Amino acid sequence: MEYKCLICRGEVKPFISFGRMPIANAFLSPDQYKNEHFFMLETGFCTGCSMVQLTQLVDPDLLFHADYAYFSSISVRMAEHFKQWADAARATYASSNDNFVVEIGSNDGIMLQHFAKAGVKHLGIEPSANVAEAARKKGINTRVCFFNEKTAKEIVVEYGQADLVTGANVICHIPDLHALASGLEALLKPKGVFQFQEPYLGDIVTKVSYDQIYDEHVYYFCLQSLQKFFNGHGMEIIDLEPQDVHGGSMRYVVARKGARPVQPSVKEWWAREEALGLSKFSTYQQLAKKIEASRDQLLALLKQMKSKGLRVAGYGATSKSTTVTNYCGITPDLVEFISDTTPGKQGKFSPGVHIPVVPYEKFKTAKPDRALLFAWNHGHEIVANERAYVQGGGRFIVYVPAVKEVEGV
Ligand code: DWN
Ligand code: SAH
Ligand code: ZN
Repeated sequence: MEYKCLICRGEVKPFISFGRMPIANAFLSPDQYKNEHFFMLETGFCTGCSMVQLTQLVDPDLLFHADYAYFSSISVRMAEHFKQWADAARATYASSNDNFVVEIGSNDGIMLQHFAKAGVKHLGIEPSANVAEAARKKGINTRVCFFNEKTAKEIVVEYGQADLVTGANVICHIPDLHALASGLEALLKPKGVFQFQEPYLGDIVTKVSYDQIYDEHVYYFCLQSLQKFFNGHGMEIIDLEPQDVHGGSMRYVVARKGARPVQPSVKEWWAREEALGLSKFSTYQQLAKKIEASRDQLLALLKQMKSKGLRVAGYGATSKSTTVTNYCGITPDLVEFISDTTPGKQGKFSPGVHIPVVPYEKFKTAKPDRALLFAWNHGHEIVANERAYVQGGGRFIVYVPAVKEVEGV
């Protein structure tokens, strides 16, 4: 099977296949098992523009809807992270209340609430109606739709052009990036900036964090592939800065070509990506081998736990855990339940392998011997909250960057 790049139509060479996968965030009840949607999860590298991407996509309407499972504000640390970002962005790019700020994928308003509270003219674009409703309840102006060229032009007619457009963990979710760029070209003022933050491909490669790969994440971004893309639309990345969230992210600042000075960070990160080989297919062939080894080690460890009679529970019913459980073959006989604080996930079963998702209180009372840390990206927050669990003899199992049993992260 030959795959064409979603961006440049060049050849996409697959490097890892995870096999048949369910929708990562589709937690379900037993009566829904018979209609569960599956697709082939496979990642490839474009030999034309070096963009790493999925070879097969799930219709965005099946992923983002009125019953979307992920509420951003569930993590205290992420709430603090977005407050800091909003404060800094406001000071740099939108210091006047007449400035107009748009956020793509604003979810429950975790970031935009800070602009709303400060009285800045703002708009959130969020296709998942339930999380958008949570934002509206906080007084955040939110439109329920997908961001694309058409909706961007509608926003310009209604509100005028924007000084600042932001996005977090959403740009890699948009299959038609050309429609995104055309939308930005229409929406941004001549000196306006687009600031966005996504899981960083360099971290995925170095940490072997293959669980970032699932249906919602269509692209795996780095500076080199993104710079080529934005250049094709009369824009350029003028600055970038790594962020210690979601397992390693990168924040990029994009402006119209020549509109703003390009910071030294661009040259520095370009050189780092050269050294890491992010534009070389062989890098991903090596990554695929490490992913397979990680899968084998995790499954072996869980089987060993079972043979010793130790009880294992999952910590955090993340989207990422759907890739791990289905790819490694982690079924309810190996992981009894997954504890999660999101009310909408509780009482349901995990996609594909159907492990029960239970409220956090069950984790407290059941006292499993091991907690498989599916929410490893929130590890510091979780371990700080679970001192009593570790003091009582409990241990965490982690698999990023390596499979091991630990007391803390
Ligand atoms: O890109 C995306 C990111 C931003 O969020 C989306 N495509 C979907 C989602 O990915 P995820 O589900 O992997 O995100 P998290 O933030 O790793 O999910 C954490 C999960 O763990 C939530 O369901 C909440 C839960 N949790 C918990 O039970 N106890 C989280 C914390 C911090 C806790 O202490
Ligand atoms: N920005 C938040 C939410 C990330 S989850 C955070 O970082 O925590 C991804 C969000 O993007 C979901 O709420 C989803 O509904 C939204 N989304 C997906 N495709 C989109 C698109 N084309 N335009 C705007 N939002 C989109
Ligand atoms: Zn390409």
